[in-house]
Amino acid sequence: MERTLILAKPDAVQRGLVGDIIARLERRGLQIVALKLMRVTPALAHEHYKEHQGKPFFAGLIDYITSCPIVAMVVQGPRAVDVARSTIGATDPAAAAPGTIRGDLGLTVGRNLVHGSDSPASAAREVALFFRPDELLDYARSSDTWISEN
Ligand code: IDP
Ligand code: MG
Repeated sequence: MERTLILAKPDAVQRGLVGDIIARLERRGLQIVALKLMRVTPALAHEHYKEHQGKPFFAGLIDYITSCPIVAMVVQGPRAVDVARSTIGATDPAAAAPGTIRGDLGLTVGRNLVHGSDSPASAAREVALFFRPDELLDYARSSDTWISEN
């Protein structure tokens, strides 16, 4: 069982695609354990994306992620990090496979709709940036989505 941070980025919120994005992750079988609409401050943006500091797109990325509220969530499930990233699709929506969020809903890398943590270690770091421990609510699932996992 893993947890991962998902952000519906400002373009997803502005385009009214939050519900579609959440629905895709839920239908995949991932379980929401935290969810909120929030603004990303410049300080949080810099911390979240610090691995990209110094890259040519960094300033634009900070402007983008702070430009409008986002919807932040934590989802969990078996191999949630990789499962979420495969549902999200490749970083550049133009290259993302149809059927993925970016491949179906996006067109350019600078407006690629969603963030998903890239490893369990990144997920732990990023979840802690966006949520307090008491905001993560664990509860039993009524479906047997995970029971068939061997
Ligand atoms: P990821 O979101 O698929 O993990 P990263 O390489 O970690 O992709 O890049 C973080 C974010 O930075 C991307 O989701 C995208 O918003 C932005 N980004 C990455 N590469 C470019 C680029 O070449 N131009 C503009 N924005 C970029
Ligand atoms: Mg990344």
